[in-house]
Amino acid sequence: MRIRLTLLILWPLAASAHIGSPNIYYEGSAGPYALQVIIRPPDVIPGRAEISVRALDGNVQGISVLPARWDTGTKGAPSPDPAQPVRGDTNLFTAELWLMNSGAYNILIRADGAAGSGSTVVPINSIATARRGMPRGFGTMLGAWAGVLVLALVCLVGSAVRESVLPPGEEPTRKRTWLSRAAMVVGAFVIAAVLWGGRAWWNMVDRDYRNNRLYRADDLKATVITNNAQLVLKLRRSNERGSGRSLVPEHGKLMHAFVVRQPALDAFAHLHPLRIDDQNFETTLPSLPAGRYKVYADITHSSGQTHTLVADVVLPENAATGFSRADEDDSWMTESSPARSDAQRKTCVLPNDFTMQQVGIGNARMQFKVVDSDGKPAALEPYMTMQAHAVVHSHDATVFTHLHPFGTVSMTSQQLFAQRERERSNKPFEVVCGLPARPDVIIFPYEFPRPGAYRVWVQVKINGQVVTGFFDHIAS
Ligand SMILES: [Cu+2]
Repeated sequence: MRIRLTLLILWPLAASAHIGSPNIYYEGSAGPYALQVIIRPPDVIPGRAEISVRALDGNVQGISVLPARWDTGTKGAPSPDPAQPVRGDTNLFTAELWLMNSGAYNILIRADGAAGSGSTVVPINSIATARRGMPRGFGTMLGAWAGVLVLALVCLVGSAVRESVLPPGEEPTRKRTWLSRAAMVVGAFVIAAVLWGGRAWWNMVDRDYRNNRLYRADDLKATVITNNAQLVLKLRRSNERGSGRSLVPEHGKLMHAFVVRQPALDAFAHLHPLRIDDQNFETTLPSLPAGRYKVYADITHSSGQTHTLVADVVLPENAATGFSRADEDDSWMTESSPARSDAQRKTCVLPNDFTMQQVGIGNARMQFKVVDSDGKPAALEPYMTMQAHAVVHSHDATVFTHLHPFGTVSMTSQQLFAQRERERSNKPFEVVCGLPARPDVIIFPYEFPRPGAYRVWVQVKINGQVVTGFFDHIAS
């Protein structure tokens, strides 16, 4: 009797609020200290999140970390874990935390040092994104051992019936021998039935994990219609997997949709579809070249959990005679200049003689500069309350991330948590998002998740107009 063991692969699925880029990057102040936080969440739940905290101004003596669920907060949480200083680096601390449930979590980070103590909160999605398999060799070995055990058990039944009541030295009768063979057959059937039942039970557990506990974003369907000589993008999300929680705005919008032409990534729009109801959203489309596009829609649930929904859509030749901007913060660009041959594109010419430059990628940061024709830093106005917005998209469309100078987290979910903490404890609880912006450089805390070719769009506002620079980067 052979045992079939279920296979074997690590199965990475569509990841969290960002696609293919599960790590969380955050820079912000904890009281008097500037911290850079990187969280590597587990891919199965319960699982351990790895947290590393770097003190950017180097006068922190101790860091402690604490996971808090969105609904229970620090009330249901254990006591904070001290993070360990990393040997050879006086400003770096690491810790591991167990995430026990799926859903929105917040990691409270407390820094202590000569200037007193301060704390901050980094929201994360606690989601299972992988299905762990058994290595093939290990499965084969266990299967072989199980086969031996089953065989031994059948023989044991046979010998028990044949010889257990036999006085020493006597031969079993013919009848007893036949009886024992019959018992072995019956025994084999019983064992087979038990194994079959076990297999059915295991498949049930596995099915439940895949259907109910493994994270999958809601499906999104995108269609384009023509209405009053304008192209309208209609988005419909199924929320049968969603918890039915209501949506909360992120920088004042319930949905941020990024429309990116595939596979050249040469047309890009950042739109804010209007909510019709919880399932349906729509927006007018600016003039984009015809072709195949991906739509990435970022939404935030009231729990603080963020989601990126993805849809494919084909845009027709734009016969629209006019375009009235549906939302004043909508912006888009098409790449009109011919693609340059160098793979690493580091400067981008913007309207009105401004230039955007990529001035450094490394140390978990991407840095950019916007200068005018004299090389002086441009005066950047807040675009949706932010100094800048960035979108990272891999050329093979397996990675999509939308981030800001404070990092890849949702500011809304951070502030919601702080607000709930105030209500729960009746004590002041303030979290300052990010670090004070520097006028000369735009810093995004981020690392490319794997080697490959990426395009990065950076959006800023100058003289009341949103401008978008784009860069190509080969990560190794
Ligand atoms: Cu943004």
